[in-house]
Amino acid sequence: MKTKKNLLDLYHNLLRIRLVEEEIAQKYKEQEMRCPVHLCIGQEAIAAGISSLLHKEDIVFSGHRSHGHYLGKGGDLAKMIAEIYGKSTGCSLGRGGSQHLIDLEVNFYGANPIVAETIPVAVGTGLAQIYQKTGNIVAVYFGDAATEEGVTYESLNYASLKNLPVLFICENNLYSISTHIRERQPKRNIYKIALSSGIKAYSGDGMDILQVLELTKKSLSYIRKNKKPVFIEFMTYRFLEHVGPNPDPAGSRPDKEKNYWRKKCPVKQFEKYLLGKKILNLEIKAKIISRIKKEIQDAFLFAKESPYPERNLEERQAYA
Ligand SMILES: Cc1ncc(C[n+]2csc(CCOP(=O)(O)OP(=O)(O)O)c2C)c(N)n1
Ligand SMILES: [Mg+2]
Repeated sequence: MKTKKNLLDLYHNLLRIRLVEEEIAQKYKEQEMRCPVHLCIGQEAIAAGISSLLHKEDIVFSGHRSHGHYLGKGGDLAKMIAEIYGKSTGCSLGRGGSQHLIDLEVNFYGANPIVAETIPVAVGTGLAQIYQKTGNIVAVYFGDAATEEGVTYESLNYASLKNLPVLFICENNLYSISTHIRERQPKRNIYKIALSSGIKAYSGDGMDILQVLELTKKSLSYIRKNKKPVFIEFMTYRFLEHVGPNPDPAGSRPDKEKNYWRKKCPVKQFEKYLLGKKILNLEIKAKIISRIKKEIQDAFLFAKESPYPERNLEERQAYA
């Protein structure tokens, strides 16, 4: 499974998410993207790793920090950038923006910024897979703060009770906006919440893509074989502010903590691994970067040149 080609594809997909996010951050200052953006720089290994093991038919849901999840699932980069620019060629026809990506062509059933909102929808979609006998898995990504919402507990309970094929993925980056988890929850591991609902659950290092692969592989085969849900908590960290293209406002998170996590950068870690195994070298790296940069350039051009959506009559009346 871990062939040289697979590993290089994985590196490409991981780096692609990073470079796309960096370009969004760079261009955001031009003020042509008018919706808020929650960038996932630092957290990319989870999206890249999990996506590489999901089948095309499997279904994904996400929340407000969804660019990596969308791209990982095979979402079209140009359509995503156009969506963030509010253009009619966007994956949500320019009416959703960064936090409402949806693309049925790749079974990305949707991202929504209401914390925990897509969790029960994913569970319902899991139930539909049973009724329709599709054999597909539904994967839902959410942050640590989603485990402070009542509906998450109801959803875990129901998924467990009905043996639904759902992969719950908690990206625990320690923060809900600027509040650390120790000020919001009792001292415990989040994955244990799922255990208490009778759901198989793991916790792992979300900065290490190899660990993401290992836990995901185990979880997906468990779901497919046993027809039961699995919950994975991945420890991770975002490198920029909660929302927007900048580093954190001074003092909002401790420097010591930020430096600790920066050293665990998932891109650098995986690069080091591949270089050490002589799977990657500087020449291949340069080629991958230039291929991604060309794709990004084309996507931004496409977005900028695309038209805004038309306002139809009903909309005009609503605005009147
Ligand atoms: C129900 C609800 N309450 C509050 C908010 C405001 N809000 C937006 S993002 C966010 C923090 C989410 O933290 P987490 O789920 O851990 O994801 P992260 O931003 O860390 O990736 C909050 C409280 C919201 N969108 N929805
Ligand atoms: Mg969080």
